[in-house]
Amino acid sequence: MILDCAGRPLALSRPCVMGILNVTPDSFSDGGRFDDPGRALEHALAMVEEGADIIDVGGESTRPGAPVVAAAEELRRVVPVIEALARRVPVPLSVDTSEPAVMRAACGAGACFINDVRALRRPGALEAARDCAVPVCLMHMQGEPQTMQDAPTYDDVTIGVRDWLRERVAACEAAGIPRSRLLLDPGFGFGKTQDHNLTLLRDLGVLAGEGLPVLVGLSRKSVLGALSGRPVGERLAASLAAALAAVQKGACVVRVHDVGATVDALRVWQAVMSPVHRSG
Ligand code: 8Y4
Repeated sequence: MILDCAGRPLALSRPCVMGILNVTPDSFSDGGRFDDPGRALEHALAMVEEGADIIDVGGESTRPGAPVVAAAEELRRVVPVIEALARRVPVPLSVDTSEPAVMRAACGAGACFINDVRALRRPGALEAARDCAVPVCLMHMQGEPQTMQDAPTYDDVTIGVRDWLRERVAACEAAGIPRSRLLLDPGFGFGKTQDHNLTLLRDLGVLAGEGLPVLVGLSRKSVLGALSGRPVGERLAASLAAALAAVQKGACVVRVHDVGATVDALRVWQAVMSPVHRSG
């Protein structure tokens, strides 16, 4: 299956790697120049060199307890970076946003994929995504980032997440967004306990069974910190194991910080698993 990102193809017949490009102030240790388009371009090109299939540009931190970012500030951070990247980065650009104005401006500036952790629930987001006519990743979240980890509860987490995403797919279709443009994401860490996260990963096949491509984000997340006992900067091995497990369970796209290492791991996995040997 090939996803059409505004004319750019994203081949989902093999596992794809989405490189994370954060333009939030908390994502650089020195605290400054986080939204410098030159620095962002350098990071994006390095990830492409390492084999990234798509770059995800985000200006809102969704860490538990992170401050809410105003749409104007998000626009100011994200749009100049997308503009700078669109001319020089040879892979599709994704915009990580829930804000309809940011979706429209980013797609106008060259983004051709929308990654929305709120699954187009903000007022005007369905219409913005429909008008942008690009693929959209619908992610499950219980609650809001500020409070989502307080006491997440589910009757059956796998069925709960699946049914919630089914409802969002129906809302998209009712708004004129065809299914062929949609991806599903269980939203690891977004209103989930350790147990919920592991159950969702174990049962990822249930989500893949919906017939839409599945995208997952597990890279460096606290679910892996809990399993490995390691701080966020030392979770590469855990992240690679998680990416391979997710792909084995049916994920098509993995959203990661460490592109080169993930591409290597996936190449080995693919060579072992694919019935016909492909070198590309
Ligand atoms: C360390 C590493 C600590 C990562 C926190 C984090 C997802 C996503 C995020 C995801 C999709 C994050 C924007 C959270 N996670 N988009 N975005 N799926 N589609 N936290 O799982 O990476 S941000």
